[in-house]
Amino acid sequence: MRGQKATARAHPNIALVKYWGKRDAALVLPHQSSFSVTLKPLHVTTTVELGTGTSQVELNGREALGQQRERVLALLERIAQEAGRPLGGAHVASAGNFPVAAGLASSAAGFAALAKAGRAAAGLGEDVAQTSRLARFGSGSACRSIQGGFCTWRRGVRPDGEDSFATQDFSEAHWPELRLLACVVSAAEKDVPSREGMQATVETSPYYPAWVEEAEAEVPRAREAVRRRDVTALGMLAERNAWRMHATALGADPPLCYLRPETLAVVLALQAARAEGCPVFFTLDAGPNPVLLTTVDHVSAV
Ligand code: 2P0
Repeated sequence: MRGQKATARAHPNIALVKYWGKRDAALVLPHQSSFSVTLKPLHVTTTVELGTGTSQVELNGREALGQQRERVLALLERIAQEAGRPLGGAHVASAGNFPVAAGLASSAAGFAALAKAGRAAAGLGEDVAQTSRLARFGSGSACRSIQGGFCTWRRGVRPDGEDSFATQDFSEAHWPELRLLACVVSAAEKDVPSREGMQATVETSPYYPAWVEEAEAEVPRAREAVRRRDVTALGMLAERNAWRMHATALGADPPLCYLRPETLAVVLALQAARAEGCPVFFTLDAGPNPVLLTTVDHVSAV
């Protein structure tokens, strides 16, 4: 059989308009669209071999067990179905060039690389939309890591999710001066994983409908700021969106607080730097570690 083994690479992405909450948990369909930038220097490389009889999943040199292993094999099962063949066991080996605990969306890069390598190993042709849809099943944010540059994940409206996938708006060549800096204030594993946190927010936060409406409206504005290469417009928008995501999570019952004192210390330091004319902004995922946005000229000052 053709293409039993393949290797692929994908990069993590950081959402500037966040995805927070599913309208369909089984199909991983979001309530709102999101917009992200891909972090090119960081990558995950994954090799998939199909038809191996028994299955083995190795992530960063360690055997994955439990839910992690199940999510990987479930994705490969979908690929096998699409290819019209039995899975027949799979060997997966995946490794990244950055620390998993840095809060840099390693699952997005991991499932994106898995979807690419799995499809190639199954002999399926290149199809970025279909690969994005597939990666979405592994982790929603992974659908934004199939292509580089700046991508929009449109929420879609169809119950079967066929119109819910990400496409590239601009390649990285559009804005070579933009820089993102990971600011690690804590490498500890978070208490409430994103998947559970967003579900609890959907179910219990009274602010959730306002979040959905606002985030959806911010996506075209974010694209426009990138089109103009306007770091201040994009940075202010990213901060506003991150605060609103955290505000809706804080409104959950029980409240979800992903921030730490050090997170706020960084935020205040950025405000002080801005007051002195340095264009630096932050975004914040479901964790305490800000990711800073600036341009190449200001990296050393930041
Ligand atoms: C994002 N996050 O847009 C948002 C911002 C975290 C905060 O996507 O349940 O691991 O696997 O679809 O993709 C993290 O959630 O969640 C995430 P699942 P995922 O990047």
